[in-house]
Amino acid sequence: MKKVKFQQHGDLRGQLVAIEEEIDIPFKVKRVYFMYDTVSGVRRGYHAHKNLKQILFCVHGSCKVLLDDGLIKETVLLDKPYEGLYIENDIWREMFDFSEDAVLMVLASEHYNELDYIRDYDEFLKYKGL
Ligand code: T46
Repeated sequence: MKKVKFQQHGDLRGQLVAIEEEIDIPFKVKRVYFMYDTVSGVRRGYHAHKNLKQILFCVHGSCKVLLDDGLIKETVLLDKPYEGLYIENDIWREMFDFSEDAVLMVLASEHYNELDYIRDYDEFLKYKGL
């Protein structure tokens, strides 16, 4: 996991951030999805991915992401539209503390595939050999 700061192209009109696949991010983007109108107090995620790599951006508002590799847990705050959180495969994630106005946008390396999800924590630890 790493937080990546993207360049802001600001001028008197405001800000613009550009993201180019295989240049700014280390994979081809096969899918984009975003979540909004997240209900207060809700926690999402609770899974890991076998192959999928993603970059998460809170393009509006804020939220927190818990990342867990099976040994170390880390919580990251996303509250800047120009900061992305790169999450490799094999990492358990939970998203929480969404602000009312939060828009969480995700760039993903693969098409949607339910078979890529590990949704049970014990199964995740087993998959990691822990
Ligand atoms: C992840 C975190 C950050 C689709 O039909 N296509 C899609 O591309 C996605 C992502 C979801 N869906 C459907 C499947 C479910 O019926 O949308 C519904 C909600 O998905 P899910 O419960 O998996 O959402 P989250 O917020 O728990 O997790 C999502 C991504 O699924 C996951 O890959 O890493 O955001």
